[in-house]
Amino acid sequence: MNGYLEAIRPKMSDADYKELCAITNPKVYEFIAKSSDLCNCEKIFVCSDSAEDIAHVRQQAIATGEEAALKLEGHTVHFDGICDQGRDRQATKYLVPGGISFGKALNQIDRQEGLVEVKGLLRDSMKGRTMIVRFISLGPPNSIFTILGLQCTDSWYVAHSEDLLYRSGYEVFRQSEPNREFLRVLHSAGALTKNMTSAEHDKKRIYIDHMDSTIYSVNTQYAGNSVGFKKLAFRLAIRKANYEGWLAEHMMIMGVHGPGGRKTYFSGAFPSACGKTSTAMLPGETILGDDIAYIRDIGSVARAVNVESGIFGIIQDVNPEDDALIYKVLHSPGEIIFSNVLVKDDKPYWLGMGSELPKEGTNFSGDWREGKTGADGKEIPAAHKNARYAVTLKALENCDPELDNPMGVELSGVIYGGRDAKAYVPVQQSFDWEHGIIAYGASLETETTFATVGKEGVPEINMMSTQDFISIPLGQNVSNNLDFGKKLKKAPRVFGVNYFLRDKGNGKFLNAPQDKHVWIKWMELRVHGEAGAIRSPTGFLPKYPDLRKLFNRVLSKDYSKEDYVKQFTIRVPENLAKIERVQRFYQENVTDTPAELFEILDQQRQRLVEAKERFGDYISPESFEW
Ligand code: SPV
Ligand code: MN
Repeated sequence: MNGYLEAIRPKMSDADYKELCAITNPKVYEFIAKSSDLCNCEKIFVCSDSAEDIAHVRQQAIATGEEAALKLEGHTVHFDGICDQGRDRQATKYLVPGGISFGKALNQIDRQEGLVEVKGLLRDSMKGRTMIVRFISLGPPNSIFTILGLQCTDSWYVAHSEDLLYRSGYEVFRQSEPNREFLRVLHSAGALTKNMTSAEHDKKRIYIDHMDSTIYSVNTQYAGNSVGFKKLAFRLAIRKANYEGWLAEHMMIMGVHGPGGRKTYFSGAFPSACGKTSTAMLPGETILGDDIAYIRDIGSVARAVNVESGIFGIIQDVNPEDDALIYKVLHSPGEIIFSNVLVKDDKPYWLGMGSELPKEGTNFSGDWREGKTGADGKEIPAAHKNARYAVTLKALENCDPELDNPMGVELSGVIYGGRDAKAYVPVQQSFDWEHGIIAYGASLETETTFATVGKEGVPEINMMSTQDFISIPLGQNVSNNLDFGKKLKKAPRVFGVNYFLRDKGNGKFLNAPQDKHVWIKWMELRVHGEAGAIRSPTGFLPKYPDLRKLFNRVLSKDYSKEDYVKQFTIRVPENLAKIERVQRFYQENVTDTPAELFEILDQQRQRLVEAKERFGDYISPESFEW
């Protein structure tokens, strides 16, 4: 008899014990027993993914008060504490053994010191509570992409969210060899307020121990910090991918429908709150994933899977005009967890939903009425900007049928999108793989948003939109991306998009949110060689007649030449300044930057300087046409 199994038996029902015994991996018993011992839980609930077990998780989320039922069948709401409304960069650290550094740009702590600290915070954290054990398959089960995950948590909300967002893994664990590798996450919400939110924010810690494939998360409930298979497992997957020669990316995956009924798959990396989900969900196209992709070279072709099977999406600005599909899902019966919205008469409300909000209700601050101020004296909005919904992808009528294909889908295009008010045009195509990876991916700039705790609007480099999740030296990540494409028979085309370009004069956005649909359709045509392009110093630009046709066909809009010229003017000073910032970032923070990064940016600078000499600072796209 395994000693670990024996130790936890008294905390389990006979049925759960049997379910656990059916998994023959001793490391599973060990992780559960050590977690149980450290956190001192009263009971252990093993979720075998049966309908009965899942129903129990859902019931308990409501019974404990972590969630409350809403009016529509299957809808519930969950609130996180007022200081727990986003991922917390300060509290998230890599545990690194003495003498080793992940580089200046990554938050890290000595491994021994970190383990002592976080285990100290977890000690006895589950006293009187049940510890829930969940098994998950990241990526479709039984495929070359599959990574298995095991989470122990005392939050029924976390366990319930995992049901909506991930593929169940109990059966996969049960059928696996006893020595199968898996990722581990131990989470405790810690001490709770009477509203069942984590109370001790100063003691919030999310520590990543890559040496033991384990993540520790404590005193937080916000899903980005607590749902282990989202950004926590992602950080470990990036390391695994690094050693095994594939890519784990912060990318959506979508099927774009082109002429003659063809479907072309794109993946797209955008920092949080920069349009990733709304791009993936465009009506008429099919969504395969909205957040995390694993990409492998299979037979010299880039193939990708969605690591997840649901969406933890930002709800702000989901309205019938801009996001019709998801708006409908959010107003239909079916299982959905709303978080940090405003609730009034058991109905959820959010900012930018396209209709008036009630003047009072319950939100992340507790009882709320218009004008309520927080401890900082600032007015508390009706709902948090980072309020979200969790729903399974299969609830969407345009869920891509290849979602569970164990071979993934072939990627024809890769998109990088930042939040850049000044420099990059709305859409452009790179000259080749390397140029795209460096000039669009590694140079991706954004502003901090509400998706992380802290100040909004601070400009920063967010390399490939994975800056918050990178767990290897940054330069290594750039090299891995460069090498990946070089080995492919036909690398995906690389595009850069920027939904946030502003008018130089009045500061207004130059594009409507719907315009992204035109850019996507243009990219699809480019992949198949069916649209021309203008060679500019920063990439291939669309031609006006092609865009005019697409605006008309896709959005029934007239697209004026004047708008085109404004949007696609190459702004030389802003582009030069961007190159300067990007180079400085790598020079100052990244010791292992590949030389190719500086070379490609130098070439781009050279092209811009030459263009400036010929045409001046602000160059209409048509000047480059000859
Ligand atoms: C993001 O912020 O990129 C998200 C949500 O996808 S979180 O789970 O917080 O990472
Ligand atoms: Mn994300």
